[in-house]
Amino acid sequence: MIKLILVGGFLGSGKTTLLAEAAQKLATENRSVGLITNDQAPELVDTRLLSHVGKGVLEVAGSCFCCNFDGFANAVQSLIDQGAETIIAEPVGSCTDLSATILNPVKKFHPDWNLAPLTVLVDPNRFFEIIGVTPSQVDPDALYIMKLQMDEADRILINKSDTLSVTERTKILDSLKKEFPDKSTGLISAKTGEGLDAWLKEIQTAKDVGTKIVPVDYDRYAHGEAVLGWLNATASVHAKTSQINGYTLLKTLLEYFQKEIQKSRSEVGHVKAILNIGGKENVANLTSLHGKVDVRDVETKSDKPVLIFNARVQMPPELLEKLVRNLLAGSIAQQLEVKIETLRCLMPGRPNPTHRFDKIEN
Ligand SMILES: Nc1nc2c(ncn2[C@@H]2O[C@H](COP(=O)(O)OP(=O)(O)O)[C@@H](O)[C@H]2O)c(=O)[nH]1
Ligand SMILES: [Mg+2]
Repeated sequence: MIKLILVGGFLGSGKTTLLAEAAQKLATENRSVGLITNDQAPELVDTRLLSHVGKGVLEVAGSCFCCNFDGFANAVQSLIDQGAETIIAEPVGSCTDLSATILNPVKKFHPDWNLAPLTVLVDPNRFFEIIGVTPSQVDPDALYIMKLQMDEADRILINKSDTLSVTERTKILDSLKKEFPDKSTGLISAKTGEGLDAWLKEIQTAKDVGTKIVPVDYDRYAHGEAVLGWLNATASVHAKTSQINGYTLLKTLLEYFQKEIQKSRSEVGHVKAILNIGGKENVANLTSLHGKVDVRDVETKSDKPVLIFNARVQMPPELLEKLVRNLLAGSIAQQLEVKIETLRCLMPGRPNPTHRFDKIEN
């Protein structure tokens, strides 16, 4: 029977990294894995990153899974038809109410899909802001979404455990127990694999799936999403010098963008970019206003130079678009000719789920 695993959690919490690691792990056990990404608009860095994994990746774009249940269900069915035995899906990071709108409807309409418990990842740097212990620059309604994600989860995992000291681990685990006494909680590192095997093993047989449906104030939820400007762009690029170094260029680009966001006194949701140049491909991530830009090499079969830029930033979309257009026309232009092919910038619309169950299905 198919096992369908949903990994939720806010922007930048590590969902895509976990999907990739989990898929690779399952592949070593000869399981055939399919992945599903989800976004408000197409042209996703995540989809490209995951494209070489297992049976490949399908993208449900244009709205969250909840508001396009049939799109989600069709993607699952297509992967099953292609032979996937396990499917791991990553909902849009700003999406919540998944137990009521996805898990319980799946239990009713697709009882043969064999759902795993809803796992929600949390970035340790955001955790104490979400539970109200430390002050935050994040909009209170966006924090409300993050808290709802944890409230409705069957499993809460604080990701990026590799970044925590022993004292920090103890402090977070104690707070988790206090704040969510009835839940299964723990630490994981999608990067180093700490806790990955135990989590995968446990959710394969667990039966507590979609066990929590929480009341959701859709006005606050809609506002929490609407404070984020959402931009996806794809550009063709051409090196102006033979000495070009994609890694350094991407790092410089995102660091410069981070400074611009700091100047505008906004907050970062997640900024993610892929650059393919000189036969190499790199991905860069920025998940907080003052955090480090994380850049790494990625495997690629493509030698077509391209830049894909995804930004979710707490600012009006018009301002975000202006910043990104200036960025791409700015200092990197000395080394790289950038021609924007597609650019979509939007404010997420009000969530309007296809189904919303208010009772738990057996
Ligand atoms: N140190 C560390 N970084 C991580 C871990 N998981 C994800 N990241 C980083 O967090 C950033 C966001 O990760 P991503 O998987 O794209 O998050 P998503 O938005 O939830 O899909 C990237 O820079 C990742 O490399 C982890 O376990 N440890
Ligand atoms: Mg992702």
